[in-house]
Amino acid sequence: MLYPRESETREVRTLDGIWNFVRSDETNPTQGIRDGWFKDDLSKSMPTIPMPVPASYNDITTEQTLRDHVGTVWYDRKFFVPRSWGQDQRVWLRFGSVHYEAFVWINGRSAVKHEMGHLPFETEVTHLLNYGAENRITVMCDNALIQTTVPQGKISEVANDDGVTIIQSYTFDFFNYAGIHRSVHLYTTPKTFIEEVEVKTNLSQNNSVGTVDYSITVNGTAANEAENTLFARLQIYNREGVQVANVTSDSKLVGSLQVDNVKPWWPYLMHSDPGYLYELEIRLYAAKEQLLDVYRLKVGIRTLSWTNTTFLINGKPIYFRGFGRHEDADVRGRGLDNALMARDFNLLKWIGANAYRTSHYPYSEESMQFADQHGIMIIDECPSVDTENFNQVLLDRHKSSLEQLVHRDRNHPSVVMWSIANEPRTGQVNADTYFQFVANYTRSLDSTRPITAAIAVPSNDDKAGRHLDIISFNRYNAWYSNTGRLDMVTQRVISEATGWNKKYDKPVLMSEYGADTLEGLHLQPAFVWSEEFQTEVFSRHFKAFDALRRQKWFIGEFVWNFADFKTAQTYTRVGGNKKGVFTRARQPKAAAHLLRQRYFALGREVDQCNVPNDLFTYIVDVGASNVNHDSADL
Ligand code: GCB
Repeated sequence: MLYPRESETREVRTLDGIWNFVRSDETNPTQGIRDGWFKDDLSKSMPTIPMPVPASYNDITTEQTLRDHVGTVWYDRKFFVPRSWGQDQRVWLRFGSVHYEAFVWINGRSAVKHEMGHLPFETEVTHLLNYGAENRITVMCDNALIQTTVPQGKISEVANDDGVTIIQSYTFDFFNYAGIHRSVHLYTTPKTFIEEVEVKTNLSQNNSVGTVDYSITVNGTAANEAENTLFARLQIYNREGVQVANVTSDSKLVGSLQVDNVKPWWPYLMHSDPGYLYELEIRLYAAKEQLLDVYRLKVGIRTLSWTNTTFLINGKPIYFRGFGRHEDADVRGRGLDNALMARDFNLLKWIGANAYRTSHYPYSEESMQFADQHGIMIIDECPSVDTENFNQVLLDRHKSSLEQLVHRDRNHPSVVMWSIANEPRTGQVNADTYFQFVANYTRSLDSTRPITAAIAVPSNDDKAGRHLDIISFNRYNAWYSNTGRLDMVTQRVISEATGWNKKYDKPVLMSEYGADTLEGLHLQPAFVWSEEFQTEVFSRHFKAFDALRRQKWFIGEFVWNFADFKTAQTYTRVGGNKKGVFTRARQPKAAAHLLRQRYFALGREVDQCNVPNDLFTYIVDVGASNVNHDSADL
């Protein structure tokens, strides 16, 4: 599914802003459907409150009932469609994501339904709109998670002081934020238009020539009626706007472009000019050079390859220095926020990270574009967390989440790996065939990227790793196991990583480690929850990673987590999960400075990058002293 972009043949407008909002009665979630709330303004059926889009609705008001609401909520708003849109073109409605299930009406008529948060969906609304007039869009959103949703949850009825109440429970460790989380777009296309573009890139042996293989899918009557007369002209422009390649396709709309003296896409700190993007311009023509549609796509030219010991980009081994993250912030929850996104990328670059995992669901398309531009590598994770009770319905939905994810993200150079699950219960017998299906299905969608999953069961019990290309493991030494024991980290990390490698003979990375840390809590000697403890836990892991790095198969370290984030209420969480290296307000904790020194030191050692001038704070000019001190002087 292509991201909506303006061009000489397309217009885009957003429906972001303040919508009207109604929370349904939890005990009567289908009332709005039965009473036809979508047939007229919501305010005619129920009192509404203003609700920002995009945003999670949970933390916008001061009401506990809305924060913890289970079931359906309703949104609506009015908008105008210009008269000009009614002529000779088509109009599409596109949601960046609605969590978890969405039902959409335009002017009271059903437009689209979609299940699965964090993934875009769209539908044609040409026939549903009033042109040169006002229109109404109504959305019903349901956040209920059950055993066959991705991710899974449980709904139960529990007695409370007023009778019974509905409880949503889930085992995953992040708040089940809900609502219209990303932008809503209306956009036009010509009657026959470019519907899908897939690009695959490659580099010659010495990285001097790049190839861009493309395949275009067209939608529209011209495509059906006069199939053989359609063709495309494709041009590639460099950053300066100079054309560096062009080709004219035949009617199959599949082919290849060659870029000489190519500038490959490199990750941040692996090259002095990371994140180099070309622009691919696609012009679709009908017979007699009639221009039908124009779409432009950013393309990074790079190649990935992997063996049982290494993972290479453009022929160079990768050592990942990264994070697990969340799309999470106060007030807006998981809602797209450009200011926050830009801040996060500035922090990633400040700290010298070259990668992150989109734990535990697909992140916004806008953030994927940012990652392309900044050269941040992404392990792209589908929304399957703590997967258990494997069954066919779940398998189908799990596969669907990957199908939607791969279609959305396959053209991003930043995406270097697919993660098919986080902490699935892979000790269960059924996990073997279940993950065989999921992994093989993902491979059938994209064979150019390796597949991983973040696993937490001990390697001896695991039944999924043999279906993966790269093993990722999560472990909390000195936190969940042997709490407080800093002397029980290093050797355990080394032996666990080694165990995984021995069992599967594949590259291994540590996808999660860390310690909850209350900002401003200082305790010396280090004690759990203090800034000193987080710093020490990191340092003990660094020692293990350095020992492991000597084994070529250990390919990366990912701290849990980039920033503090909200979770469900439990007695193990003080205002949420505090394992962030940054606070929820995106300010560094003490460990951030240590991590920065490590990530840049690794960058210098592994990728010969330059380090920033302020990496080490000035302490003393040792060379200026001609007195030799030893420890006895202290
Ligand atoms: C994990 C999970 C992550 C949690 C983390 C923790 O293993 O993958 O979602 O937030 O542990 O802090 O408990």
